[in-house]
Amino acid sequence: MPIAQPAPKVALEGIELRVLHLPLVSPFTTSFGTEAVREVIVVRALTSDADGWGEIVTQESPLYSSEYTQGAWDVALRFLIPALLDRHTLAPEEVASVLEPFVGHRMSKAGLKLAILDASLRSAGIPLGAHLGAVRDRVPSGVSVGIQRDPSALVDAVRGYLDEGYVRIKIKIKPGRDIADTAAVRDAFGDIPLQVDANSAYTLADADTLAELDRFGLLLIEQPLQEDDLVDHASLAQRLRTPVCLDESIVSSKAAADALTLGSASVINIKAGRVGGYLEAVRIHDLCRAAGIPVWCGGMLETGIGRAANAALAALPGFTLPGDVSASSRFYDRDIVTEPAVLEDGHVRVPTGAGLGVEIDPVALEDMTVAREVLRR
Ligand code: OSB
Ligand code: MG
Repeated sequence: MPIAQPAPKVALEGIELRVLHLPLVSPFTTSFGTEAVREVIVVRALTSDADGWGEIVTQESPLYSSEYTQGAWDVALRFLIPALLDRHTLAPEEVASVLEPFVGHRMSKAGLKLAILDASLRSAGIPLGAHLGAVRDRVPSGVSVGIQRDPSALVDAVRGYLDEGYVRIKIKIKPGRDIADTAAVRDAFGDIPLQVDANSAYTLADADTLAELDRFGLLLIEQPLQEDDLVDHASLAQRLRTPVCLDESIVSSKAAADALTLGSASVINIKAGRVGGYLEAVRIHDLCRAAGIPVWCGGMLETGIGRAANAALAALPGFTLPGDVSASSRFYDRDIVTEPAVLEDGHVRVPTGAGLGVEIDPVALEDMTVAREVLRR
């Protein structure tokens, strides 16, 4: 699908980066670790017209992917931002080619791209959703539930989210915390829309265990094997009735095309950070839609900035499964935007204002900032 409403050029005067620490309402545990505070980088693009905001979704440690906060901070300040400031005047769709010579670092690039795109769209009065091709004004909201102390604590946590109205539950699993946890949720809540996420914790040698999940009628199993295991995921998919969905492995539209060719996945989780930006995310959406492969919008515990952008992305027509686009309150008591995303009848609204359609709360931003740097041309 072509970009619906083109974003004009901006004159980039500078870029500000901040490391923020946002306390989580409760610790979040996955197969790769536990976090109690979300460390994230917020980007502000200073242009001759509007300021634009973006978010670099790296975590403190390289456990989900090879990227991590200090690495993203360094590559952005040392290489990416200077290359952008050198160009000065550029259209949002040209940012990718300026950053292209630098290998990898997709989350860092995605955050910078979003800030420039937001500045451009705000100056032109175009909402991000309209720019990307959104066809809905709200999106169904799923929730990602971390590993709890034991299966009964998991049931309690899931009950709370169902009571709030979340329309789909995803539980995190790891070896030893898979079958019993899933069984406990199925036993307690019956036929709810349920899926599991392994965050790469298994190998093909675990195929028999993973096949036991087939009896639970899950929507999908997300990323059971390693990021670079496209062939093993294809073998596993042959042995499971549960649809295999890829997250970590899908680092670009090329990786998505390869995964579909190999039969590594029948569903794809799209995260703009992981794939290097919202425009690349739309490309993956387009190719999956053409191939009849359902996609859904993943999350990285975004602040109100990334959360607004994810709602816009998830409103594209190929996003036919509920995403991890939950209310801000799922993770935070206090967000950095003035109107954090809320759950209404199991849905999150797509902002309608220009750009991201959310405003930054300067006091909250300042309170949570632990490091700040500005580069100007
Ligand atoms: O694998 O989807 C994941 C959070 C951090 C890193 C990886 C993942 C997650 C989540 C949370 O599952 C998704 C969310 O932001 O709600
Ligand atoms: Mg995942």
